[in-house]
Amino acid sequence: MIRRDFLLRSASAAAVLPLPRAGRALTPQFDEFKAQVSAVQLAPPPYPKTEIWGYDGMMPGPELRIAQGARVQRKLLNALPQASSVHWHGIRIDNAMDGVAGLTQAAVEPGESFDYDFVVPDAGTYWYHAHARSFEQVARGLYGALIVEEAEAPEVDREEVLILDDWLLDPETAQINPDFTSAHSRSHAGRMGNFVATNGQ
Ligand SMILES: [Cu+2]
Repeated sequence: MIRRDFLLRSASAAAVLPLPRAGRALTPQFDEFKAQVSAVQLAPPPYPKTEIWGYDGMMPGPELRIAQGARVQRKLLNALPQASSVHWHGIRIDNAMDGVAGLTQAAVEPGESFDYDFVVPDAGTYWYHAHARSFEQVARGLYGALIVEEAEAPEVDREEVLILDDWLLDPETAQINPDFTSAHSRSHAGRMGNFVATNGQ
């Protein structure tokens, strides 16, 4: 049994048997991810790589694909220079797992971890993102797609997950503008960028 077969069967056989999807394996139920500083080729060459903050060093973070009604257990390891937390945007969830630092949980300090554990009751397209200093941490790349699959998938020819983001980059160095002090940007959990990327490209 190859690993992907095992994951599909253990996560929810009922969710994937009716309509196999090309290469769309469900996410393991138990896993961990690390929020960390990384570098990605955001602006095209010859621009250098851009330093970002990402889950598992990726931007966007790993795409999570969960069967409706399944339980998600995911440990956040914080390797960032700031305290952080993960908010599961739009998921009907216990407050204790909602990941809003300072409101539903204490922010996870650098070097510490937090175990998220919840069930996803509704099918749909969601996202997860940092929810501590969101105006900075989301703008640095801490987010990813969260797809909750219904048992009977609609018949489609093709499925693509696209995440759009606008980045405020230094036009000379392609590095993220580090000034996050604007009150307008803070109150809107972000700022207008000068470089638009789809799935980090
Ligand atoms: Cu949100």
